[in-house]
Amino acid sequence: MVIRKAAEFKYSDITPNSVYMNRRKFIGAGSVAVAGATAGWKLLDLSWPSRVALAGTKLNVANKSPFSTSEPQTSYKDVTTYNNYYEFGTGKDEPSKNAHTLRTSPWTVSIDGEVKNRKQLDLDSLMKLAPLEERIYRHRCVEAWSIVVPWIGIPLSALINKLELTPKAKYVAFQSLYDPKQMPLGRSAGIQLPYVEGLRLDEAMHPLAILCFGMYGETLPNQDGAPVRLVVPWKYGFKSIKSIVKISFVEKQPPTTWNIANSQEYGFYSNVNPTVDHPRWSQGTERRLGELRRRKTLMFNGYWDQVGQLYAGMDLKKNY
Ligand SMILES: Nc1nc2c(c(=O)[nH]1)N[C@H]1C(S)=C(S)[C@@H](COP(=O)(O)O)O[C@H]1N2
Ligand SMILES: [Mo]
Repeated sequence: MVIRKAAEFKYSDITPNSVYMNRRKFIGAGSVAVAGATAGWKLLDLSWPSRVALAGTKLNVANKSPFSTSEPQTSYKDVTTYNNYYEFGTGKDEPSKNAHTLRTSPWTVSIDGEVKNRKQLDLDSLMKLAPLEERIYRHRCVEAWSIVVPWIGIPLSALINKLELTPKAKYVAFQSLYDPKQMPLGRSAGIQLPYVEGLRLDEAMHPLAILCFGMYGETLPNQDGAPVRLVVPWKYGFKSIKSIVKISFVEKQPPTTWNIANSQEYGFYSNVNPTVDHPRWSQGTERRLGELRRRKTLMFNGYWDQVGQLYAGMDLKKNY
């Protein structure tokens, strides 16, 4: 086993997904660890049968976060084979089969709109804006399944604080990559692409909202939104937009993909709320992947104490 050291790490070292998945099988999900003082490194595993298995790049995580839940984590297998990523197919098992065609390097994110310093940031610069943190969060899909994932990322506020916004910036709009060559199934996704999402500026500044680059100690697999996605744990999963290429600061509430698709069923806010049912199903309970019995869904997915004040005075039934 050859281990390359921290200084040599660049995000562009990202391994193709197929090879990555092979090594996962080899090391198993159990070897995930918080790397303490060591920096990101790369494993070259020569013992994998008949070929060299390059690693998913290990990410260095400085500290345990007080924002993490101590609930049991969902298995790596479930989180990487049961996905919603319509650009790669609408079946839960399709993204894991198809997303290897996503090219995640080189990758740039454009920052534009109501900001004085519009720019293009590459992944390395984005990841260096703040120390990487592990955030073990509950993730609740609007379809009433849930998972617990050890994400790795930086507070979205770390990016926003580095920018000079104009006084008109009231919302943040996000856009995913849409390249039909890499995402041929996007044409039959049944939703308008590119996928777009948005947050109010104060929601985006909340310490729980993160720009996410990895999970389970390593860079994100393509099907989970590589190389950079949003994670907003108090909102339904569809707000956590994957494979982001553009972040815009805007004055008016921006359009969002599922609201465009069906505004009766999916609102802009989409805070997890067990007391506001989806028109076609109850939001009172959920199925946690890997568990047999359904669980009660918690107010704002269990983050009410932290984020409730963002919505003080708002009618949560109207602002669904
Ligand atoms: N670009 C894009 N982002 C997306 C989606 C998508 O289809 N396309 N699906 C959303 C939905 S509905 C959920 S529940 C989460 C799923 O994330 P996961 O597959 O990593 O669990 O991603 C969200 N982000
Ligand atoms: Mo979802």
